[in-house]
Amino acid sequence: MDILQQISEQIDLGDDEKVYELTATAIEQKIPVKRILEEGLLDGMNIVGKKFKEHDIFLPEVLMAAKAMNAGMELIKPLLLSGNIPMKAKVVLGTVRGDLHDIGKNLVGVMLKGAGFEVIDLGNDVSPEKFIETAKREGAQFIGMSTLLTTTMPVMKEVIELLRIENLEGKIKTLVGGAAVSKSYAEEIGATAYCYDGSNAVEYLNSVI
Ligand code: B12
Repeated sequence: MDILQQISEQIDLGDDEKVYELTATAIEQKIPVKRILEEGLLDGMNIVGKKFKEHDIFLPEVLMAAKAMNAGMELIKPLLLSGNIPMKAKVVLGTVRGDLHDIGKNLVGVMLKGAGFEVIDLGNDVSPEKFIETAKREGAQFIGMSTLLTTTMPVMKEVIELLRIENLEGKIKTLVGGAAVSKSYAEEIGATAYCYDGSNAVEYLNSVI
């Protein structure tokens, strides 16, 4: 079995030590980091996502898979970030209040940093007030919000409404993403942009700054 398939399989099995070892070997073998990420780590998480949806596995297995994914991410993060690119713009990033999913948000953060953006990562379960206070204090041009739960999608709308109330609409642009969100939802709530993944977010930000 090819090493990237093995990484994917070990994510599915939730073995963080094996994922770490295999990712290290793949790096040593000079497999491009984008392939390790997409065909190994993300492929594994996709399989886990499907199994969870079909009730073939339950939360403990998903947590173990998430831990295994993070073990691999620790190794590839510095490679995605390498290269001394001057900072292009500031982005305040976080997963919205009530949502603890942070793997995708972290990945977007890594991709943005790697592309030369300054990222202020507020973590998960972030209140609308915290997004806005931080963006104002830091002079950020963008707020990036993530959510994977349909129940927490309205929090994104709260952030956009608060920006309007504070007359900051347009001055601080909003970027939304995460499995629960779609382009049409982003339009409905008045977000500046929807991006389906980190590379797409980089492309979008590069096109507007
Ligand atoms: C891992 C996982 C968990 C882990 C999270 C661990 C962690 N540290 O993040 C744990 C076990 C904790 C968990 C808990 C729960 N989960 Co969960 N989880 C998942 C799972 C299997 C994978 C998510 C993931 O990490 N994917 C991999 C990453 C890389 O993808 P991503 O997050 O989508 O991010 C990409 C893009 O969306 C985008 N993106 C993401 N954020 C942003 C932000 C910006 C600004 C931009 C531009 C782009 C962007 O770029 C990323 C990179 O490509 C999904 C299934 C799925 N198919 O998504 C369910 C899923 C999201 N979970 C679900 C549920 C229901 C729950 C729980 C409510 C379960 C429960 N009964 O307790 C709890 C909620 C806890 C809470 N309050 O948040 C549901 C949500 C259903 C819904 N429609 O609301 C899903 C869809 C599973 C399902 N099909 O039922 N979960």
